[in-house]
Amino acid sequence: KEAHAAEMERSFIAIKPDGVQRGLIAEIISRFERKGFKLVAIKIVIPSKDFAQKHYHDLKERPFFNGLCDFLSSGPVVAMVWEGEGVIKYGRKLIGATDPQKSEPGTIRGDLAVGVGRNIIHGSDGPETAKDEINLWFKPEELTNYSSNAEKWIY
Ligand code: 3AN
Repeated sequence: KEAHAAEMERSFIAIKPDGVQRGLIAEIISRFERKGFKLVAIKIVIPSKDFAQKHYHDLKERPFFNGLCDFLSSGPVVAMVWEGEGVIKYGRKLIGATDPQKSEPGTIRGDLAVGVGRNIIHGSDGPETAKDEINLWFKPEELTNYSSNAEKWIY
């Protein structure tokens, strides 16, 4: 089956400041890469608190909202867009449950995190949030379109 990059699903994935500080960037990227997903955008940024509030606007009524936004803006974040069939849903699977105490071993949070407030990675939870988050974090010209030779062995 031929893969058409233009039709491929995309998800916004971010390594949060704890993941960066703990030296887990390569480990996390490697799990998405080995699965067969394609990295189409990446940058490292320290988000402002205002920006963090925009990113987490859905959670603004939650008691942990303020602390969560302080945390996200406390240091460098690796912002990425990953592409591939089912990347939104399967990306969440690779990441594991929100609370690392409940994430299965074999998932990123299950293997690498312990506390819910320090769960090292964010991944879009649906097609609409994926679009919104990609648009929030990236300019259109920062998103690449390319085909890789591996694709015919993946799809
Ligand atoms: P997920 O990141 O798995 O999509 P959400 O969207 O429910 O989970 O929560 C967003 C972030 O809010 C989580 N990644 C986590 O860092 C933080 N969070 C969620 N629940 C709590 C909590 N009970 N206490 C502190 N932080 C929380």
